[in-house]
Amino acid sequence: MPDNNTTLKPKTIVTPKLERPKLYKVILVNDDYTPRAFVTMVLQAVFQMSEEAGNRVMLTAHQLGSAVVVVCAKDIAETKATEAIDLAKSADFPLMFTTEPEE
Ligand code: TYC
Repeated sequence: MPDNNTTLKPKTIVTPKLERPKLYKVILVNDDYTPRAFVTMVLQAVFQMSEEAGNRVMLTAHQLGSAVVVVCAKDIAETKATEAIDLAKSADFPLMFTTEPEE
């Protein structure tokens, strides 16, 4: 005979909290030596920016000391930053890009 007095406890539904992977900023750093046109060209070549967008980001770094170029996954941010630095190195300019996690 079924036991009607059994208390049924609601099953706890466990929803695993998946952490969203952190996004990283690629930051363009100003210097006194790299020509403005070269900085804009690197931004166009490596980050697929239009000339206008590249120029705007270059001017922001020129005036404020640094500028965020793009926010993306860590590996992409690091690859792009390295690619951009290597382009500058091959032209003997000290142009620098850094990456850092987004807040
Ligand atoms: N400050 C450089 C100049 O006057 C141009 C420049 C802009 C260099 C932005 C780096 O991230 C940079 N020639």
